[in-house]
Amino acid sequence: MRRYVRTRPALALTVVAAAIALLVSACGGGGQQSSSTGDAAQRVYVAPGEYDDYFAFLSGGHSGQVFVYGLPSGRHLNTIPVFTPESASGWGFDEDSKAMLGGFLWGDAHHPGLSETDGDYDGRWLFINDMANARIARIDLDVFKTKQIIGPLPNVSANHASTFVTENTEYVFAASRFSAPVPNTYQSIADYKNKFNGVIAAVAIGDDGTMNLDFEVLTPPFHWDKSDAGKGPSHGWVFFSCYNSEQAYTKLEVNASQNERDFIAALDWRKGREAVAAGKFKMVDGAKVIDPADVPGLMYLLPTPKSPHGVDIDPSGTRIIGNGKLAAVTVVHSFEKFQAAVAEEDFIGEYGGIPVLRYEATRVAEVPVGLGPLHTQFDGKGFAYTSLFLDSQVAKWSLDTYEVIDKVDVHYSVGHLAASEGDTKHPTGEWLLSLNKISKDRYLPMGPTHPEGAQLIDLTRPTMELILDIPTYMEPHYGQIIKADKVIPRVKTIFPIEENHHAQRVLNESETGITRDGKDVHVKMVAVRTHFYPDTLTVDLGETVYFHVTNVEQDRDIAHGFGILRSNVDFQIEPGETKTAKFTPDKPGIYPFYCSNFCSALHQEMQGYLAVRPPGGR
Ligand code: K7E
Ligand code: CUA
Repeated sequence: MRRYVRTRPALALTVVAAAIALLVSACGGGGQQSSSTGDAAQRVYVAPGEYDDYFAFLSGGHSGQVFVYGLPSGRHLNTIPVFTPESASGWGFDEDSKAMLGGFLWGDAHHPGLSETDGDYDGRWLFINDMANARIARIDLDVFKTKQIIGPLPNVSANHASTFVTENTEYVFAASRFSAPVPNTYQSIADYKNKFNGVIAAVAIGDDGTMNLDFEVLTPPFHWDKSDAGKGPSHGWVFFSCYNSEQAYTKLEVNASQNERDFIAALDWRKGREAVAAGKFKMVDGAKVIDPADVPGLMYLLPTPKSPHGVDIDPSGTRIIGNGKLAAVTVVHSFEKFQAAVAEEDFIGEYGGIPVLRYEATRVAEVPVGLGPLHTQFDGKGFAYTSLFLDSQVAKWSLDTYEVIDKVDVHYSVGHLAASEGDTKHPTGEWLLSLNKISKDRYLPMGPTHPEGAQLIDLTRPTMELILDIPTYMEPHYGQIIKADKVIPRVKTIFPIEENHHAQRVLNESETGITRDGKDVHVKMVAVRTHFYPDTLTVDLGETVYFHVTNVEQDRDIAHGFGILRSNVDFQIEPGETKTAKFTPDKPGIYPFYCSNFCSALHQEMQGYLAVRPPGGR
């Protein structure tokens, strides 16, 4: 049965109308709707004790976290703290994770990017950007923990167009969303056009996942928005969408919406690497910055209507798809035609030494998807799916005929879509998550703010079927969905204690002890069901205590906690881990500490006392 597909009269979108519509976000009206057929529950049902087929990693937006869901059940499995302290796991509470956070208490996590081998997810790492502070984090999927945070990257002024991993995980990129002077010093804002610049940063990824800033590229002061890495024939290139090619600096909703076309930039990162090797860069704030005017062939601009948001490379790597949020069409550029136009120097101008190609020379189709196209995903069967923010719909269209063949209503105001293995060379074509910005009436009312609404769409039927609502915390912008069996074989069930190289590790009670170094007191402590050892100690006011706590358990899921009363010390220590708490009491007295993570029948007894002596010892 084919559902009713909502149609709208073709609107001549004026800039102002579009901007207002975006601001008020046209949601699909009130009233609850359900569009699923009878066996929907069975398709998402995962019996107790059974595993889901997929992991979905959803960004946590300004919560600074990553949410892990199982699909198709939609069960929330875990939250991985990344850019924001979190007390249950103790992220940002022990000395190592505190150091990784670098003093920041928040991040704005937008785009999770799974590591790839030959263009397919390989289950090793998940990268995620912090837009606000221009950072990128790596989560290791053997332990589902944040293991590295790089940044704030010098010269990059907010990092939105990130992380979209290259075909063999050579690079992740960062790009300025809010251009600023490079280096960032005082300039009059009125000198925006001449004194401000964007920067694209190439962060190289080593064999062990370690990220290092390789080089940066200076750009005009556009607002870099989204990116995607080439694959197959377009491997070696990375594509960035931008708005504000007008180079405005105030009232952007009007002033940055003037041009009929902005750009998708294509950057040849191998050429960037060669330029650096040839010494064609300047050091700016510790980064090797390339001026594209000095390196012909490094970068090109493909005109794309209108304030494009998402740029997405199709699974074959032959098409570059731009989603102009103020256009009613999604534009398809051909990579081959782009290369031909470059060879023929079919240019219509340049910005800062970056040639602008002729729109008609690279474009192969304008697909009339509907209003407010933002992002496109793929099913590996020749179809693309574009989110329509203003229409609150998903449009399915053919990569062969460029015809729209199906639409489904979502609730409401969809941002990103995430398809199962959707950013790879081989999407599985089973599931599509619609990551909606507004849920309004979909859940039990809980005050003015509602959960974010993810909705699961079954792609295996002739028409799209929306079959499950999945509420989430704030606020998934994007997600990637990987087959669980790519991850499961890598997952550690414990931290093997023999691989624990923490300098203060202990294996048993006999290795524990208390040592003093000036005003510092180092306590090597063991945590094991069901006690800490040592569990009583006395220090003098003015001393700083470092508790180095090793959980010597080698049993799956037996974690202990370590929390000190009247302090900001609390963390979880997983089997085989050592973590360090730093505590400087500011008053004499008794400070009980305890295991804050339920671990056994005698969990309640797992505690100890720190006595802090006043000056004079009484
Ligand atoms: Cu919200 Cu990719 Cu940051 Cu689009 S982004 S919606
Ligand atoms: Cu150890 Cu609770």
